[in-house]
Amino acid sequence: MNTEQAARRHQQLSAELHRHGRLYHSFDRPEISDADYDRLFRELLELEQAFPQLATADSPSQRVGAPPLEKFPSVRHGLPMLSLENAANDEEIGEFEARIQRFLGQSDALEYVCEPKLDGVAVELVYQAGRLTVGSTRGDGQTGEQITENLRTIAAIPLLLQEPCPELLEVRGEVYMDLAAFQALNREREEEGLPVFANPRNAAAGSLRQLDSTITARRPLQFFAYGIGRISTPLPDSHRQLLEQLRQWGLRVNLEETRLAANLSELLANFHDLQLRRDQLPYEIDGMVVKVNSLALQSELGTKTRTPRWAVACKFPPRQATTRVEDIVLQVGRTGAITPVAQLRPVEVSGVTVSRASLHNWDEIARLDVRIGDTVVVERAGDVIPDVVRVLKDQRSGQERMVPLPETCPACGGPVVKLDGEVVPRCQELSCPARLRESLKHFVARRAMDIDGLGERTLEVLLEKGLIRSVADLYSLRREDLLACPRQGEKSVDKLLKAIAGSKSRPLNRLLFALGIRHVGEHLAKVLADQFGSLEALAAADRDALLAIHEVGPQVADSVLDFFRKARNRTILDELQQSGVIPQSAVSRNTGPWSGRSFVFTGSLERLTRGQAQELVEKFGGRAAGSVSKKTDYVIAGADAGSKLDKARQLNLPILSEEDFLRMVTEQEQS
Ligand code: 5U1
Repeated sequence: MNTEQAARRHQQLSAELHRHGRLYHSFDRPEISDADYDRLFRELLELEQAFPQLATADSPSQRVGAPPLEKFPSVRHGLPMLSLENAANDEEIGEFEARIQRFLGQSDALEYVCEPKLDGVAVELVYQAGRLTVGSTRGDGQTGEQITENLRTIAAIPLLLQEPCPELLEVRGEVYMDLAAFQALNREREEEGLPVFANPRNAAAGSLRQLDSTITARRPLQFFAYGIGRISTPLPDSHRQLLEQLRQWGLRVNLEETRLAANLSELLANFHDLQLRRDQLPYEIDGMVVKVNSLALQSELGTKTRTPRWAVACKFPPRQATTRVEDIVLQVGRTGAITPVAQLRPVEVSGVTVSRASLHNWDEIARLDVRIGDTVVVERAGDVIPDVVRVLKDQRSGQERMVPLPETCPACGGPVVKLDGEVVPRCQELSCPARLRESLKHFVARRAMDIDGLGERTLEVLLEKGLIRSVADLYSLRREDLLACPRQGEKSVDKLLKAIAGSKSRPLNRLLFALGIRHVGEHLAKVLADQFGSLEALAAADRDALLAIHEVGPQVADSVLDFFRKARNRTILDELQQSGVIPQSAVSRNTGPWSGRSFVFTGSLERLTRGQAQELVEKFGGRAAGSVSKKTDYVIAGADAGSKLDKARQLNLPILSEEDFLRMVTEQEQS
């Protein structure tokens, strides 16, 4: 390929990847499967490796981060980034409306837009001629820190806007972390012995303030746009229309949770409703932002020094309660990390009874100065397991007991080491029963080998009886071993044995994740599986081969090498193979029974997630596509299927129910 051809192909690929990125992140309407996206992305990377001049700042490949900075430069906002006045209850919200009406000299009802108030970090994105040129934090409102490279790594932030777009557009919005991603990140950090983030807001802020943007790139950050600064084209009439316009340009906007209110009573109803639904949202919110919908009225109302007169933050009360720490127990994780957990006298925190609070590590214990017997304030941040936010020291009796750093493992009595730079001590004993139990729980988990029916209690009994000494032993369990476990009858044992057998052909990425190699989470497991295709190839890879992979840094490379060097791990891998654990790899695409067939899923499926459905298709060599075309072989329609189903009917394609599809899977599994 010559330079000109490469540039042309690069342009095509970039445009495709930008478009599919927008469809996925901003419109929640993907047209191609993750695997197809990955293929396009890999082709782009290969092209850029051969022609490095093509890797320009707005290439989709540039989301991986840039070389580290010394410090962030500052940047002045074109227009000040305002903050919001707060209203704590219905009365204060009523006062907000009364103030507006007084200012406007009218008593007519006003229309409002109500948006969830995300607990994240406010940022500004400057687009010039449709290109993201500068991104910054709010800072003091006038001047922020320029964090362009970090913001570029967030997939939900478009690098290019959808045309036609203004010559200049300054977008304001919130960078945040979904609760599930935040909890997974903290779990990982806890295992790594790194300090955990106190809440999703701190996690988002900490991730954005990295001088090395490759670190930001690995953090699961999200973004919603909610307003603008300067813009070079005329404005629509209302804020709601502006939000819709931002979405048209490809920005991610939380329109699904945005409500209009025709008057104050509707506004209050929205506020109470959002508060009730707060725990069901996938992200943490601390209130509802209310804005006058008419942009003409917003402009008439104007701003005070730092806050607009036309908007207010209606804040929710914190989800806190006071209780007693009855004990502090030590948990041992699969990597040996020992973490302290407070056992609480059960207390209700906004509708949920809590009896445990995570203390994370001894730095946190020292910071809070928390002791057994203390009265503490606990707070729930969208999670059932709350955090201790402070100790009520004036309630101490003098009987409270401190919890020292352990010198030996609380589970096996083995040696414990606390390495420099780590905040948790670690049990060094590879055969520690607690580590083994946690490794097994991880191995069988849904996102790993997905062995349904092997609950904690059963695992515990199998461990106690010495029937399992490593994950490989799961595959030599006999019927009678399982029948002897409590609450296991003929039927459940049959099901469990089937689940164990079924897990033998999980895709390679799942097996890699299940093995619990340090620093190899779900995403990196997929990267490694895609790159190497087999366990043998990965085990044989040297440091250079690993480091040559985009997204693999020295820490991951060393951890993978270390894993395969350990004799115990090699034995386990051999045993797994002898038991028939042969992961599915990309090879099956050319050889599987569904090779060459394409499947499209539409509507909501009841029994499978989209990811599971796609995995099943790929397991037998098929392809899960995002859109229906003449080339589609099967359309699987769930409830409320829309335009894809219509198109499938027009094209006379075979349309299956989820049940039909599962039947096809079973037939393949049994053939
Ligand atoms: N959803 C949303 N959050 N938020 C925060 N909208 C919104 N608007 C803000 C802020 C600080 O400020 C403008 C009203 C100026």
